Amino acid sequence: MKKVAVIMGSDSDLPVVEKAIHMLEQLEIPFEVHVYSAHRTPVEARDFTLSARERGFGAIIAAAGKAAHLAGAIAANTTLPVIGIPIRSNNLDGIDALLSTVQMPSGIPVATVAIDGAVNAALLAAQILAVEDQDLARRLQEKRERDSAAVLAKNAAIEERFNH
Ligand code: RP5
Repeated sequence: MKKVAVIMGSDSDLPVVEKAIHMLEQLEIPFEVHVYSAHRTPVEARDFTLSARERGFGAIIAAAGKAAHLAGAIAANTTLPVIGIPIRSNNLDGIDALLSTVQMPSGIPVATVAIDGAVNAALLAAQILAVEDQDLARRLQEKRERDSAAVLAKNAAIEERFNH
């Protein structure tokens, strides 16, 4: 099975990124986690990315805050799908990272999830791998069904409380 690479620009991003890691674990997807920065360790970020396909990765998740160039810099060096997570920081509430991640020039796509949208980043990576993996597709479908059942249970409780 292909692996997912989870890259973050700083270990300060980990509280958000952990939600993606937990979702990958739940879905039984193999992964690696690294701290590489587009600005502070550009050589290491590039070297990792250039060899990612041959080392068995099928998708890369890249999380960064502020002037968040990590996902774009990674995407520039691979044709693997790259999913960007813009990380919220204090001054601009994550709008800075969102725009830096999402506004890629034509030719180098980054699939950008919501600010701090780590769970969806993991799910999107899983859906990409599931194109060629029936077992993973089944696990994703089962999760959808569990999530729907949980919402329907909440609906039943609210209806019971308010609708007479
Ligand atoms: C970005 O700068 C990182 O992804 C992080 O979100 C932000 C701040 O990094 P630290 O100063 O906390 O290391 O590159």
